[in-house]
Amino acid sequence: MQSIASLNEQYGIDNRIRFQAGPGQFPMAGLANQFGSAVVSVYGGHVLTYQPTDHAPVLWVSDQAQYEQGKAIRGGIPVIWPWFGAHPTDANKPTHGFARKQLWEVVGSRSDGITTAVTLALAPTPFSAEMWSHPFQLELTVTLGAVLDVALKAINLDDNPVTLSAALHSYFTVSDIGQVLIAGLDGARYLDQLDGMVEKTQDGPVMFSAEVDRIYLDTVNRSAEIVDPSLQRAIRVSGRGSNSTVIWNPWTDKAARMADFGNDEFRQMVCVETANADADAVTLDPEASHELATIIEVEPL
Ligand code: TA6
Repeated sequence: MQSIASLNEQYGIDNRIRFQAGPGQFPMAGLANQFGSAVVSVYGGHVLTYQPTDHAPVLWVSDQAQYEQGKAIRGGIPVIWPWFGAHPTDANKPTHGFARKQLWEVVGSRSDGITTAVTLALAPTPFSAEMWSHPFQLELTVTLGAVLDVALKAINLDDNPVTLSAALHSYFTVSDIGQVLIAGLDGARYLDQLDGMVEKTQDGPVMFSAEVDRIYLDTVNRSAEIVDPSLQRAIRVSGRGSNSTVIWNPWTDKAARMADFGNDEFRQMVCVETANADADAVTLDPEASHELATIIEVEPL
């Protein structure tokens, strides 16, 4: 693992990027500029916080979150790769792939008068090789500007094509899940993960009075907007290289079943994920690359 001293020497930028020990003693990069601040953990290549200037924190992290090797951090923006949900053929492999349970390496940083960015990379490890035999390179670039832009670039280093699904599984802070709605998906087809993956059509905004777990398909030209009157803001989530949008709130029963999720915390969060899931999985030819990004923008109401 890269030391804090070496990270600051090689990638620190005065008043813009500084590394320190974060939760679990994993190094984390603190980004700050005139637009706000963000924190990225080396563990999982995981964006933990984002706070635009003059706004409340945007990303949600559970008070019960665990920061331990081999476990996923509950909140922020988990990197879901190279499969979304259950492994396509092997139920013994972890849900949502392995990238979020690995130590990444900082490989770049930059700051100009407009944006500040840090790049982390993940290459195959003995842990990943047990689950995924294909050589790959992953790069995550987090760019702080007027919006937060998080881009995951996957390169297929195998001699054969590979098919993969992925998500930037963002957890957002809301005033109360019963008081918010998600606009922008009206008329979109979705797979209902709570009803046998039956395909349905969204009618109006998404509202919450029970668990919601949906994969919206063909959303490449849509953005989803979390409208939160109590916080007097809307959070617009748009994507690049993303054909799916996943919306999830666990509600009471599923929240109670998760050890790293407080029983009542579901009221203060919602997941809006840019993804390529299920039928939107991506096939990469040898040496080909694909970028999946999420762009997060806060607008006052
Ligand atoms: O993205 C929604 C989802 O697939 C839900 O089904 C729920 O399982 C959530 O991801 C969290 O998954 P995790 O493996 O992080 O507990």
